[in-house]
Amino acid sequence: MAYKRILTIQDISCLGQCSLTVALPILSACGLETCVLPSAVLSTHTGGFTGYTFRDLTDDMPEILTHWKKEQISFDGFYTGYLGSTKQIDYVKEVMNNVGKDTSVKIVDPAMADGGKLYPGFDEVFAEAMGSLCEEADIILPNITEACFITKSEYMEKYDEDYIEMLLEKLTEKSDKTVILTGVSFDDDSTGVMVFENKKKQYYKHQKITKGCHGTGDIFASVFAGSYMKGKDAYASAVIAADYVVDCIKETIGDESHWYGAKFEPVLGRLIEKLA
Ligand code: PXL
Repeated sequence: MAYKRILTIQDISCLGQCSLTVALPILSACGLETCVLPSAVLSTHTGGFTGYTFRDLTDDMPEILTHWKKEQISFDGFYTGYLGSTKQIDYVKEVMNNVGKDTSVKIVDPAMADGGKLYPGFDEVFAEAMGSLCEEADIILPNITEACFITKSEYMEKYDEDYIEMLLEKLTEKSDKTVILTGVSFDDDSTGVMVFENKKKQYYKHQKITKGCHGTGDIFASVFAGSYMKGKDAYASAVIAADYVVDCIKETIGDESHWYGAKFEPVLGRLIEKLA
């Protein structure tokens, strides 16, 4: 298997077990050369902390790209997560179009919303820009809330397969792409991932442990990206990622003091074994 180089573009939340502090160790553990383009530095993530700092790194992006182009650097894959502004989304498109190869895979996690709401600091304009980044991707990994913002659909807490089908069709209306829709739950005890590829749906149902744990979307996307870049197909990668998230949540539940993230480190060994 060729040694592959992936570029992940998202923020550094110094504390909070999300974005780059999750993506970097997980992608490295998957056996990929992992390069980073930090979009911003925050003291913590924005989900539950107050008074966090936010240093926007947008202006560094074009300079970094210019240097990489001069050095003729290229990446086998791109994986984007939380981005700080619409201007940043434009730069991300430029990066993908300038330091990729014909075969480079573009994986976009439109990390911007959950539970029917956008994360703090985001608005409809940002959601629309994120939707346009999704149009340039080969694979997108939205949750249901993000899928609704991207497609301008009504968010529903309870739904059936027709509703999910409608979201998948709308997400692939303008450009053909693989959709990994997360948090798809048809009953109270289980949740799952719907993989939509070449108009074919495959559902992976798994245990629902709690209502949710912060940062699990980033863990899922990082494992998915790592596994896919290592040569597993989209469905197999989604299964590995979903099982890993369940392992992480099991490590974390019961520790009230650890409300801000999932303990993914103790189970990294299992992931490495799976992908070895
Ligand atoms: O987990 C997604 C995420 C990433 N980065 C920052 C966040 C969040 C979600 O709240 O606030 C800064």
